[in-house]
Amino acid sequence: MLFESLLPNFVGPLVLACLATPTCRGESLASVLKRVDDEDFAARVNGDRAAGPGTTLDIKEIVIGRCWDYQRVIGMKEGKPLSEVDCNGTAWPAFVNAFAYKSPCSTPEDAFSNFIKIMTVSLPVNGTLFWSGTKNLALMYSELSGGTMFSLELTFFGYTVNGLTWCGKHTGGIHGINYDSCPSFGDQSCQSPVSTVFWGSASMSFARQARGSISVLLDGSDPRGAFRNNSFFATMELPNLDTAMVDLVNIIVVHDLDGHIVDTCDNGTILILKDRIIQRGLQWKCKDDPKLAKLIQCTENPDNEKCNLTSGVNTLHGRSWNFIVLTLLASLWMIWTC
Ligand code: N1C
Repeated sequence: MLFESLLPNFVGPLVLACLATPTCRGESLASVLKRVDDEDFAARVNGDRAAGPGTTLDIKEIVIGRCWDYQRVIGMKEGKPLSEVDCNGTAWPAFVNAFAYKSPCSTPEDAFSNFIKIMTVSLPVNGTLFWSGTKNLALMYSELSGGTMFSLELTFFGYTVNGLTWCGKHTGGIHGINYDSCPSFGDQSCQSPVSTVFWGSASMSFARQARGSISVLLDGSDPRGAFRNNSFFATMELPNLDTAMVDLVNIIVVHDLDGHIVDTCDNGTILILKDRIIQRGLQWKCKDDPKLAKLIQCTENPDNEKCNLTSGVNTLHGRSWNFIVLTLLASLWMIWTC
C-alpha cells in the first residue's frame, strides 16, 4: 500500500491511453490497473529525481506555535481536541522523535502514529473534503464553505505541519534534524520517505474518521488523469472509508480556466473512480465545475476572459440584451406617443 503511494504519477495517462485502445478495452479493469502499475514502476526505476530542500528553519517554533494557535484560536468549533494537548511537552516530542537521528528513507509505517493519535480531534459528520491535484483550490473551498467542508489541512495534525518540510539525519545535523536537504516526493533512491509516510498515515487516519457524505475535489485538466491510481486519495483514503459510516461520495471535477479538458464526470478516469466507489458499496454524485470552484479560480485569475462578469450574459457588440430590449421598447413607446 505504502509502496504504491511512492510510485510517480504516470498512471493517469496510461489508463486513459489504454481506455482508448480496443485491445485494452477487452481487459478487465483490475488487470489494466495492475499492468499500468507495473509500467509505472518500470518508468520510476528509470527516472532520476533530485533531493529536495531541507527541513524548514525554526520548525520547532512553528509546530509548537501552530499547535497552540489551533487550540486557542483557529480550530474548528466541532474539531476541538478531546482534551488539551501540551504543545511543547507532548506534541513536539511526539513529532520530532518520529524522525530525528533517523534515516529519512527508511521510515517505519507507524513512525507518526503516536503524534497523529495525540492530535486527533472529533470531526463533524458530513463535509469531509478529500482532494487530489487540487490542494490550493481545496483549501480555499473548505475555507469558503462556511465550515461545511473541511480538508485534512484544517484538522489539528494537518494544520500543525501543513506546508512544512522535515527529515532527520543519523549523525550530524542539528539535534538529529537535516536542514540541508530532504528526499523529494517520489525520490527513487528513497524506500519510504519520511514525508510520504507522514501524509500516508495522516490521510488514512483522516479517511477512517469520515462520516456521512464526503466530497473529493479532482483536477479534470490534469494530463495524468483526475483520478490517479497511485495518489494518496486512491491508495490511502478511498480504501479506508468506513462503509458502515459513509454513504455518499460527491465527486467534484474542476477544469482550468483555459478550458483544458482531460476528464469529466462522464469520461476518463472518473469512470474508474465511480467503479471503485460502487465496489465499496457506496453511492456517488458527480458535478463538473461548480460555481464556487469557478469563483475561487477567478479570484486568483481575475483577468481571465472566463472571469468577465458580463460573460455569462448574452451580448451584442458588448451590450447586454437587457439594454438592447429596453432601448427598443423605449423607442417604440416614443414613436407610439408621438
Ligand atoms: O496524492 P494525493 O494528491 O491524492 O493526496 C491528496 C489527499 C488529500 O485528500 C489529503 O487528505 O491526501 C491527503 N494529503 C494531504 O493532505 C497533503 N498535504 C500535503 C496528501 N498529501 C498531502 N500533501 C503533499 O501533497 C504530499 O506530501 C504530496 O507531495 C502531495 C500529494 O498530493 P496530490 O498528488 O495532489
